Amino acid sequence: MQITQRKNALVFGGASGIGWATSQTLLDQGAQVTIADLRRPTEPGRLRYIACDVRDANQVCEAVKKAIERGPLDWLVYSAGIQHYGSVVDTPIEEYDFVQQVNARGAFLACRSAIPAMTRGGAIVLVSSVQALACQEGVAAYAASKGTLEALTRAMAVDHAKDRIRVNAVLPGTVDTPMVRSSAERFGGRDGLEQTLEQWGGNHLLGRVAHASEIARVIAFLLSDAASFMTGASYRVDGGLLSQLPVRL
Ligand code: BMA
Repeated sequence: MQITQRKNALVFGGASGIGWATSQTLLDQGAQVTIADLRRPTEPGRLRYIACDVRDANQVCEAVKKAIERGPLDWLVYSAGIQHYGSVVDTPIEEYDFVQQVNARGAFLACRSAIPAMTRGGAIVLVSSVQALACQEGVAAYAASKGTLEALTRAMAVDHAKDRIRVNAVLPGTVDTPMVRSSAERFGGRDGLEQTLEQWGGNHLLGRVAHASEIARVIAFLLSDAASFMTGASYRVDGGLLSQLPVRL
């Protein structure tokens, strides 16, 4: 009988949204999961949690150390992300730096600490966005940070295939997460939040926003051995959002 090793996973930004849903999916599949996040999850349950500001290289390193207390790391997910609005001209420099630090530089730090800990090989998934490929107005900093994740995914896949580490990215469309809800509140007001989400959902071919678990399942697949020939690529999980040209006959 073949004994399969219990997978050891670390999820940055795992306390809410796509990161939380991914942590739950991985737990359900029998993995050991550590989450690193600024905030403690509301129901930590079976998870191991470490407080971590992804802007701080030492804290990121400590998170990896915590995850490998019981053995090498197999799976890394980077799902920490924030969205600020503005064009290049009206984005304050500090805000641009902040978004880059959380969304992109944090991924670099996480992978930098985690890859040497993946001593039996492994898989990494970075949570990017469709906005890395096509974007709406006023998301200059966010779109740039997500584009960075795309390039980082390829660079790491190239460098670490020899270490038996696969690296992929997912590009979600609009997902029902605290981040997107706070955007919807900003544009639709507290009372119009649900209506705004519904309207944004209508932009997708499937006519709705995604549930975080729908992204999590794809991330779990990309991490798993079922995806053993997949590396260096990005996968849209966007309900068809980018498939449609805004051209009417
Ligand atoms: C996500 C976020 C959402 C947006 C979606 C689709 O990454 O930017 O606010 O609705 O992309 O553009």
